[in-house]
Amino acid sequence: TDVVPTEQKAGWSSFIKSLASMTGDLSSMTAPPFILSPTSLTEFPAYWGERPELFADIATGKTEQDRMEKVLRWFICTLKGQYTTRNEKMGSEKKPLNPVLGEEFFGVWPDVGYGETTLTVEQVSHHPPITAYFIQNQKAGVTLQGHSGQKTSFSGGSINVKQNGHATLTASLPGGKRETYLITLPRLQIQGLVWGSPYIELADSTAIVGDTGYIATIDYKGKGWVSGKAHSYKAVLSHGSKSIRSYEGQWTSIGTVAKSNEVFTDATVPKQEVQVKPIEQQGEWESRRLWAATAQGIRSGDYESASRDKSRIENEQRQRRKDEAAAGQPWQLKYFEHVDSDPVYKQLAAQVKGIPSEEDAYIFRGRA
Ligand code: 0T9
Repeated sequence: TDVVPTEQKAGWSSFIKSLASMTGDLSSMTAPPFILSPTSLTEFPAYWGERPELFADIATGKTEQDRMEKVLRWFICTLKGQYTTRNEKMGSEKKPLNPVLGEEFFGVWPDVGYGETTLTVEQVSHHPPITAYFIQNQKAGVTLQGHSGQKTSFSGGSINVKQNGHATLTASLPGGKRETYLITLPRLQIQGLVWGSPYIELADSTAIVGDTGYIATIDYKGKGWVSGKAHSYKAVLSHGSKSIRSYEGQWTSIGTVAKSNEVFTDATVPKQEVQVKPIEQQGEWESRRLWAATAQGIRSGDYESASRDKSRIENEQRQRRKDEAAAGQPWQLKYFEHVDSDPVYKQLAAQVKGIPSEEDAYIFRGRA
């Protein structure tokens, strides 16, 4: 049923119409107030860390196969957070704040027995939006590095989002050995737009490729597949040409080892939200401080002040870019270094059908 506020109905239907003629980057489109979220996209990489116990557990696997299964389990268990949190918190998917170049987001999951997990996020491009992130549990010996961009198109009433970017995970093992895994990202469809209550369904397939030779391919389907249930997945674990086991279920609830009742993924376990410094202690580029007034306006329904503050930020950015151009000094990334070809991607992507053989990446340089 239609949830668009009466006074925004006209605005919503013209927004939907304009989507049809828009391709590429939706982030800078002006959307009706009811669909705006007070959260910037720089916060989204935190979803990867919200099951810190599963992340830390990866390097404890006794065998290469164990560890691949642990990577797969952690990955699938983060999907619910990544793709349904806005619906759970705000009733529907919402349009996130479009980060500015250089925007930062730092967070931590405190040590509750398996080591502390830290998060560093930097907005490395404004147009198109690209967010780079690094997550680390030093004690457990697990890191995740990645970047995220999107290419959007509109068809059949829904928004199609191809995610650009990939992530690489490393696990340090006793004895100084290290394993690396390449993680590709799912295509998503934003459905339910006409009613004003968008939600995400995942589509197609992604892969996790280990430098151990183990590969997991994950297929995603919505309603009307095997089980006929929304948010379904099926994953196949293989090594070389040998397929080993498969798993199936819903990434929003339970997945089992195929043809058994053995639970493989349980996404109903409460997630642990990242902890962030109070705004007063944040730096001026940190997301929640930067957007504080805009977010406050959106939360309180004072859209005029939200939009005023958003324009202020955008104007400041335009001026900054002009000044930089005039001085011949382009903006410098702080925590990441851009490389045209990610060596890890190049090494491992060859084993996945239908993806480019090379991709760029943002390599974490450390945080003083
Ligand atoms: C990486 C995630 C990503 C970011 C978001 C498509 C989207 C921006 C990118 C892919 C995270 O790991 C996972 C989850 C949600 C994705 C967002 C959902 C969304 O709608 C936005 C786009 C840009 C819009 O805001 C479209 C317009 C809006 C009115 C629809 C609700």
